[in-house]
Amino acid sequence: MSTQIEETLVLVKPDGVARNLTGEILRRIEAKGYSLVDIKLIQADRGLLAAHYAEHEGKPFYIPLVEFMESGPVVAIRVAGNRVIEGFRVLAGTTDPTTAAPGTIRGDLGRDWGLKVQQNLVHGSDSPESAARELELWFK
Ligand code: RTP
Ligand code: MG
Repeated sequence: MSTQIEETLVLVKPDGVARNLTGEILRRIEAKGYSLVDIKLIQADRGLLAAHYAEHEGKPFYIPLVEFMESGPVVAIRVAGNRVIEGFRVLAGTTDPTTAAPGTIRGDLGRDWGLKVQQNLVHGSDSPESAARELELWFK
């Protein structure tokens, strides 16, 4: 498969920042061979989160998700690498940390005791269109 350099938006969610896992998550991103292009600690406001999660508006988990995401600072990272959009999603593991595969960020670092499903440590853009839209929102 030919090389395809992309950029994606990774967020270390408030649970990851509060649990001091930012360094461990960055370590895994760098160990995979991806590059950090830009990074910042940010307290997201309701407007940014509403834009970021527009596709989920109206779903049952939308309000708890937005309230969780504004409960503390997040680390936003512009990450570059070969097929990094899909690759980071694999590195993160599936949405629910309880069943995410060992070896993934969510599978290794997610807690399955007292965990709310939205507390899954990281976000990664899910397509080239999402990546472009989300990078513009968080790094404009
Ligand atoms: P993300 O967008 O954060 O990378 O996660 P994802 O693609 O794996 O999951 P998505 O379907 O986009 O959902 C966004 C976030 O909403 C929370 N969620 N809660 N059933 C539920 O209660 C539920 N489903 C999703 C999670 O925080 C998920 O990451
Ligand atoms: Mg998603």
